[in-house]
Amino acid sequence: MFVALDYSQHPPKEMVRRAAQFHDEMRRRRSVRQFASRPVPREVIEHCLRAAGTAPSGANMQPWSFVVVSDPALKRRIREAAEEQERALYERRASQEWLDALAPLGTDAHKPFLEQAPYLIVVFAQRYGLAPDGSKVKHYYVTESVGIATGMLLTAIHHAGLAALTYTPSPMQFLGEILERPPNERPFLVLAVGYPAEDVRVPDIRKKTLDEIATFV
Ligand code: IYR
Repeated sequence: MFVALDYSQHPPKEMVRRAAQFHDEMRRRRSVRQFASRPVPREVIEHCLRAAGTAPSGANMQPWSFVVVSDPALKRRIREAAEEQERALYERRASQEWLDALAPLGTDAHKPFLEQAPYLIVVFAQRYGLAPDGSKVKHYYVTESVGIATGMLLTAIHHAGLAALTYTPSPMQFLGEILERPPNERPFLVLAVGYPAEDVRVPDIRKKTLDEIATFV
């Protein structure tokens, strides 16, 4: 079945203004690693998740699950498991090249934000779906789909006025275990979400320019 597209067109000048204004909003988004403990209304997170859920996906299978963790005991378990992996990474597994690449970010194996942030949104990718009768449903372009939805979630969180960190411990199967996820789901990424800690400082890093990232042919 097809329905009419719900579409609003803007005159070219207005489009340019809107696009520029959106860029101006997006360029203020920064990864934040220290959060205030101040609570965040759950309704904001719910709207952001609904926005993420509008993402396009392969054959519209919507192969994502978002687990919103606010329970302090669960956050602590996630932090403990993550820090164990991070210690192995920083002390043994990471190459010197990787450690050098991370140096400007000032990261180390300590992940207090996993307890400080009022919400951890753990994004899971469904490698396949499960029909009500338990049979497997094929999912398509899962990584691309979940990546797009996660980008939209991050954008929605920023637009709402909250800060976030995209966090990918490696390996991260402990997330599925702690959160008791079904076998068709693999952890994709963690978003720590909240208000930034007061007077938080962020690394002085630059984004590539348009000329560096885009070619018009
Ligand atoms: N997961 C580690 C290391 C790390 C890796 C990348 I790639 C980053 O952009 C940042 C950190 C950590 O969170 O410290």
